[in-house]
Amino acid sequence: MDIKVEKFRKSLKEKGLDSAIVFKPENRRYLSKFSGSSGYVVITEDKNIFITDFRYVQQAFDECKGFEIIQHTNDKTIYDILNGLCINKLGFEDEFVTVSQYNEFIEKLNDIHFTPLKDTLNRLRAIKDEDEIDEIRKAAHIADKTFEYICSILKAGITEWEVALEIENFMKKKGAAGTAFKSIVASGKRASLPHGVASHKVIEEGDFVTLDFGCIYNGYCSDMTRTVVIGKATDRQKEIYNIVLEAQEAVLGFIKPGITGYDADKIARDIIKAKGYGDYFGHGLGHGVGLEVHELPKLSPLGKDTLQANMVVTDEPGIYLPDFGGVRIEDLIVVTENGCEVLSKSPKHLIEL
Ligand SMILES: [Mn+2]
Repeated sequence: MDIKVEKFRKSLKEKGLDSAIVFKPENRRYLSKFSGSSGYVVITEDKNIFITDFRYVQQAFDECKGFEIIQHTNDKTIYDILNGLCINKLGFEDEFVTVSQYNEFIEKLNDIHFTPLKDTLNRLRAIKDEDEIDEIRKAAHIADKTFEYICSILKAGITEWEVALEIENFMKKKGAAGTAFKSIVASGKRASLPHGVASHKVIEEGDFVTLDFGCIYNGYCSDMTRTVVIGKATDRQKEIYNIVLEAQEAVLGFIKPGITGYDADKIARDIIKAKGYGDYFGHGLGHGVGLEVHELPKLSPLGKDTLQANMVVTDEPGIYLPDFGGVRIEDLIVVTENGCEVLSKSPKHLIEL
């Protein structure tokens, strides 16, 4: 029996629920390994059920080991199936289910209390097992290879858009299913946009170029950022870059189980503040990464969660100066028993291309 399902069942019991239905694709995959795009995982006190339609039945049999597979049809709807189970309090993902789905379930379920799960699954997913870390490690490796390749083609005259296409193409050639998010290629003044997705701007001599990208490999995401300069860096560019690098590396030396997301963020923020750029680091330090590119825990001034071993998080401070440009450096890391392991291996010194 999969330990993930057992942990979920235990947390349902702790919440006074005897069952749950899972809609969200990432949660569904987490529990069942189903990689298709339609179906429900239903967990009861003694059953693991995967419910899907005709299109995905065979796939469910192949992928969802340890699950009873049930096909829903026009004559046997998801409501009929649920009403036929001996369940009373059915958890659902209130952060994901739409209002219209909610209304329909409430209307069509007989004597079953449809109860919010809140962040139950997100909390379980925050701590990875070794297999999950391996998939993320592979996704990070593809991103590293991609950065190396991009450095070989990046030059004045190419557009941000062309660079983003090269990133996507290269990652897929290396086995990725796709990008984990829209690639950020922000050059020159646009580098001051923390999330400046690639535009048709032509990259010019002297530009800072922020490259923030990642891929999905076997369902798991990677996320990394490097900032390079086209041509020789100015003293100002070097100054900003080195402050961000100092902040980013200080966090790596500090991350370990027991500290909070707030503590980690503060390490970087205090360094950037002390150099006078506190107002220009307007986002949190990082976030968890797994089946989704942004998941728990949060590393930010609002990060109350305590870091634990086997969490995978990013460390990505930045400084963004309007009308000048910006720098962000991001590594993907795993929290270990006594520190952290950096999964992103790309060089972090200021690269002048
Ligand atoms: Mn990130």
